[in-house]
Amino acid sequence: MDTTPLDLDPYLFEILSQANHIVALTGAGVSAESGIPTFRGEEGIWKKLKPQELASMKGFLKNPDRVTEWYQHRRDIIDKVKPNPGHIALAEMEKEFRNVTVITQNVDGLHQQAGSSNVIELHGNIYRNYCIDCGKRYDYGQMKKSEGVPVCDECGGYIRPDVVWFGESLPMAAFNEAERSAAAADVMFSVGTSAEVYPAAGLPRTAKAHNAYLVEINPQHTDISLIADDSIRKPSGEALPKILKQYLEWKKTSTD
Ligand code: BV8
Repeated sequence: MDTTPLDLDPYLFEILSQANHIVALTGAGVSAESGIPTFRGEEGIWKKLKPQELASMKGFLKNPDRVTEWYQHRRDIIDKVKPNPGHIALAEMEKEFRNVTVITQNVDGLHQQAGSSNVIELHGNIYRNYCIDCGKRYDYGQMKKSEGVPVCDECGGYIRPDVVWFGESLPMAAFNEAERSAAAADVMFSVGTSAEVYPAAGLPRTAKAHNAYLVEINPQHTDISLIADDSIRKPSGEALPKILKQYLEWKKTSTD
């Protein structure tokens, strides 16, 4: 791992030391170094496949086998990976700061696996499922490993992943909590998101509108780069551990 310190504005450390609420908004990029492909990067999923066909109710009803297979394929990838140093650093921040909230667009559960205790899943979770007819819920382990589309043992309806597809509303409670957290944030890290998918992509603006210090961690420029106070053009698996390490070093020297 490259040990070169990040060139960080010490003002960030000042803000962090006085912060009551730190929020991280994460997207697929935070899981990229765990080996999970992103959606819109060079190797992105949407480069090869059409989101409307695979991540929409219309696409599911049109070709339930294909969508079921695609989500099973993604579970097979996620089953084999683990949290990376970026996920772990966010979990570690809970030991150092009063109140840390992770708002994630990801459905892979890696933040929880890394130890983050306050995770808001805006787009659901790929291991939760439910029947599209009667709504009965199924954890992944409860689903019979049947060929083709799993069907509900109550009513025979198709079982789908409990993720938010395009054109579907986000879980109200989760999004309301995310909005409240963004509005209360003293610092928001926007980590590994292209900030293209709404309403999640509006949360950095909500944070800024309430005077948060906005730090973007993304090797690429995004729409929110324009409003970010700091943009760290590094992979999050490198940047997040370094931010925490350099903060702790700053804190030590500034209290000695
Ligand atoms: C809704 C399913 C309304 C789960 C997903 C026109 C304009 C604006 C909005 C719209 C519009 N037309 C339609 C809309 C609404 C639409 C939308 O925003 N579309 C966009 C694409 C234009 N939104 C919706 O449909 C939402 N619902 O609006 O409902 C409504 C209201 C009332 C009543 C009924 C309906 C639902 C959105 C959720 C869609 N579901 N996925 C799944 O299968 O995973 S979206 C999909 O994109 C994922 O969930 C993902 O989380 C999300 C966002 O993508 P990112 O996470 O940002 O990933 P991406 O690949 O894009 O970027 C990765 C970034 O990481 C890159 O910038 C890269 O540089 C960086 N990176 C790479 N490696 C690293 C890294 N960063 C750091 N470290 C690294 N190592």
